[in-house]
Amino acid sequence: MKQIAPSELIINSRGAVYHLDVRPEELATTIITVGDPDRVALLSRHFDNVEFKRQHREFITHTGTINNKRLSVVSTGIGPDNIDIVINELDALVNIDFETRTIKEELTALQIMRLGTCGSLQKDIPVDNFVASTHGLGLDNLLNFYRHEHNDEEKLLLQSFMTQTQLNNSSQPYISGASASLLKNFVDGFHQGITVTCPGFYGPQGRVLRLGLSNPQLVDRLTDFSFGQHRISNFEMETSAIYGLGRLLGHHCLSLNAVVANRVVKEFSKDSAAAVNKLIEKVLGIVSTI
Ligand code: R1P
Ligand code: URA
Repeated sequence: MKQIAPSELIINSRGAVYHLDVRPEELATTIITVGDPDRVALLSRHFDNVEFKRQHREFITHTGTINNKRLSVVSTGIGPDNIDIVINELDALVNIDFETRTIKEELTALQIMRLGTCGSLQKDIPVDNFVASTHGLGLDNLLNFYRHEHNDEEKLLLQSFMTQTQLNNSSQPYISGASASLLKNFVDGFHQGITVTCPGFYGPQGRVLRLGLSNPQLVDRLTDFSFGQHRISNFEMETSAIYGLGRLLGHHCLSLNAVVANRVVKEFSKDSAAAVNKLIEKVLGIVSTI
């Protein structure tokens, strides 16, 4: 069996994976990822017990139980580049034997749920509402570094996306769906739609401060996009990378976001912390029963 070299899978002196600083036994198979490191404690304060806490750089991990369900909460920081690190290291923790440095014969499928914040692209998805992403559509290019294929429907959707948005000078977009088995638990109280993941918060999400944009119509074109019954509900900076890598690695992924900005009516939440706390309580209530 082929050994993975120390330069490729970096394991520290604690026997933990390089960036997350987590050992295999310290991770639960149900994981909630959050962008903001401070959000980890906001979730783990609801645990019945916390068995493990660790921080390395922006990656904080708390593992514990809630209603007898073992759960890890992991902060990713911002952006798809961080998601490349987090998803690969989470997968390595369950699917690579750290002693032999070989891929295990029996693979484990993780449940990975993102709990984040986003900007709404639809007037009827106001601030402080919640969105469950049916798909992650990436403008961030991450998945293009991995061998991947789209099915026929995805190819047609992406073709239509390129035509409708005229995003000719940006990278090759990619798309992956949510885990249907997870998504079905998050219907009541959630809007659904395609989430576009951007490689930035300002220009890549059509915000103008001092610089002009190469595609000034971006927000309007995303809002107006339609393909069959699909429309784009929101954008943020991680979902497509989680869905894309998660699908390639065989994990079940879902992204759930509180709307803090509405880009159509140009409004920002008056209390985004309260919206995030409400989402945390709602998501933990559901996760602890599935
Ligand atoms: C930008 O402010 C950040 O907020 C959103 C975006 O995806 C990006 O990470 O998510 P989080 O609140 O989870 O960080
Ligand atoms: N996060 C984003 O990425 N964009 C927004 O508009 C709000 C939160």
